[in-house]
Amino acid sequence: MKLRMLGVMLTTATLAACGGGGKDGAAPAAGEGAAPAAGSKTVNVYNWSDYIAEDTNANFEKATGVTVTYDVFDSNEVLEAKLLAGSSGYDVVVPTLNFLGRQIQAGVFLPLDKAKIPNLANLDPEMMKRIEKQDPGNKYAVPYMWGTTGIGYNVDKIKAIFGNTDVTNSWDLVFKPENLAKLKDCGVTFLDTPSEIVPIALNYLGEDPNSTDPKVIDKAAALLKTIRPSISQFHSSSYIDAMANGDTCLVVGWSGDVIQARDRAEEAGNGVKIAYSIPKEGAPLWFDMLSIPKDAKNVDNAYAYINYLLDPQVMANNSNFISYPNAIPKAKDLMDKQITSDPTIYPPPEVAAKLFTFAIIPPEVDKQYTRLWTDLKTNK
Ligand code: N2P
Repeated sequence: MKLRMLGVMLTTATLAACGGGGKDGAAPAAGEGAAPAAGSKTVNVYNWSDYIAEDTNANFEKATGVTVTYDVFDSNEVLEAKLLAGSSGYDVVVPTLNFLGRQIQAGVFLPLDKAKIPNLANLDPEMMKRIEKQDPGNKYAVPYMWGTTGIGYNVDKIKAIFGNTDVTNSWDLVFKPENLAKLKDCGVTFLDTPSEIVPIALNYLGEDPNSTDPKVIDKAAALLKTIRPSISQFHSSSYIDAMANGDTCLVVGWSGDVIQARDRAEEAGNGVKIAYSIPKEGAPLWFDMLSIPKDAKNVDNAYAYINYLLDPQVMANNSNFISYPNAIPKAKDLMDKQITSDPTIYPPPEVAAKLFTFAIIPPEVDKQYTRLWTDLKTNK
């Protein structure tokens, strides 16, 4: 319990380098999960914050003799800026699929030598087919985790204000100004990214979430302005602790992060109850993808690291720890049943049918997103 809280607090508090540690779960022997790499003895990994079990990197180091330098981020935009600038210094990065798709087009990645990733065989072929739409031939990346973007909420605060928690089943809770205003005083946090919030707003308006029509996108901007007075914060990682501490009572955030907030509150025994909802109008479904920048210096170690993460037991340990689903069926079998049977983590078919994915957005749309986002954040 302490391990989980400490590790996650470290990563969110600093968004800085953080090695492995801890002793949850079992490390596979070197022969099963990872091949010891010859030559250089380091791998530089840049992953999302709160996105790995505490002992994974240490176990990889033990199995291979390769030292992991591990930095974290909480924004695709930040990762993309580094990748497009080049010489990021990273050997393994984890963009979300739609961002990866346009980074592929920009020539950022090394095509994967699949012979160096034998654990590729563990990946779900159905999911790989889906992913192939934005990474043709599955040439440049493999899925790490996937998830949804929905509503995280403080159960007792919502009940006190609305009588029960039924309101969390609809995006009306977020997008009707009179609803969100009721939550203003107890704290409302939105992910700090137009790339997810704009499509969610468009979907709510009955528009194509991936519309590239400037006039349609303006409708999302206008809707967001109507609720802006009630948004206390835009942040993509600190909300885990803020929810767990009772400092924020509603977030538009990522599924596993909200579940982590729930678990941290439970572990702290502070009486704060957190839950996650995928609203009935539908929500984003996304995939975060392991890939190797083409200027990576430690390519063999990058392959060894990616291959290690695709080991079913390693993957199961990570998913158990961070409450995100993965794309390895054998790992699902090894996971805690409490997680695999939670419909907010693994959405059942009727909910999954309503989820939508993000398209690769063209540069002019990207500019419009950035402009409207700056305007939204600076003008309350
Ligand atoms: C982990 C968030 C990862 C999900 N904190 C974003 N794709």
